[in-house]
Amino acid sequence: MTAPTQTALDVAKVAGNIGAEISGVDLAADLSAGTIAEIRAALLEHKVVFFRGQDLDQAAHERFARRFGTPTTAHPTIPALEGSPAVLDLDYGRTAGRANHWHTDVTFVRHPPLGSILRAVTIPPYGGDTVWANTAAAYTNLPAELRELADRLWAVHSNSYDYAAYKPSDDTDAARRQREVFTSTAYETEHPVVRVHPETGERSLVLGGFVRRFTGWSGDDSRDLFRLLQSHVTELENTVRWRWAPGDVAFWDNRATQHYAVADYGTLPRRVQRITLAGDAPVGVDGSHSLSVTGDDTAYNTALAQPGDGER
Ligand SMILES: O=C(O)CCC(=O)C(=O)O
Ligand SMILES: [Fe+2]
Repeated sequence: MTAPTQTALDVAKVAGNIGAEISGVDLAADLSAGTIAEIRAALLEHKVVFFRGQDLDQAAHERFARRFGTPTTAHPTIPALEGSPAVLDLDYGRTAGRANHWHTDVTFVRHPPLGSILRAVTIPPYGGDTVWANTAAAYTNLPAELRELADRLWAVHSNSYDYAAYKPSDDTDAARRQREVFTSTAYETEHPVVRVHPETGERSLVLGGFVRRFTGWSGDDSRDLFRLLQSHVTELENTVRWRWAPGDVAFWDNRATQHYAVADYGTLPRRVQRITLAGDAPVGVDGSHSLSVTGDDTAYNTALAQPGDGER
């Protein structure tokens, strides 16, 4: 056996408050435990890390992902790429709806992902950037009184169609078909609006596009407060925007970010593939855990588990 590759990582911030590019590492190589630990530390600090010019196929993508944890199945309701049960194939306009809304991935289940590793396959000549926002900084920067309110608040998250977020493009046949698949199993979960990160101890806001209302609040009041809190997440100073090239890889901490895929490339082809890592149930500031209302996420989180996941 050849010795694992030892690399000196170069980590350079891309924006002031979130995001760093890591260079000097080949993600397809047999990376040392030390290199994996450095990447994990950079992920926790910067919330999303980017790697340019990688040459991953689906198998190498999955091998890299398993160094950090257990891949979920592709999605709780969307089928996987054929032959790759961990891969969510986001081939926009063909197999996937556009993700041009702010969200944290899969918050409608009780154990939302730890993170996701997204690989650029086909990128349009212009447009199609992805933007990430730092939900820990958003919490820290709230006025103290709002932070105290958020600390005690819970929200209901669901994968049901959100009529309040309606866009005219939702009316196409393709969008309707994708929605049918997306909502084929109903999930509803109550999460604390502020979670304590299991690795860093940082507090962050758990909001995004799957929130339907705050527990015990009316729809109108929920909408107003949601807009106020969410506007702090998406402040431009709190974001990083990535201009993709084919071969790029983005790895985000789904416990401390939201993201938005900018849909400004018309009908040009754009294809990215995601492998997602299973996460914990969020824990609020008082120590209580998220509660499932509808839908069981056990198979989503454990069906692809293998001995040694996250230990190498
Ligand atoms: O297409 C993208 O850039 C991101 C899509 C998305 O929301 C995701 O991969 O979770
Ligand atoms: Fe997403």
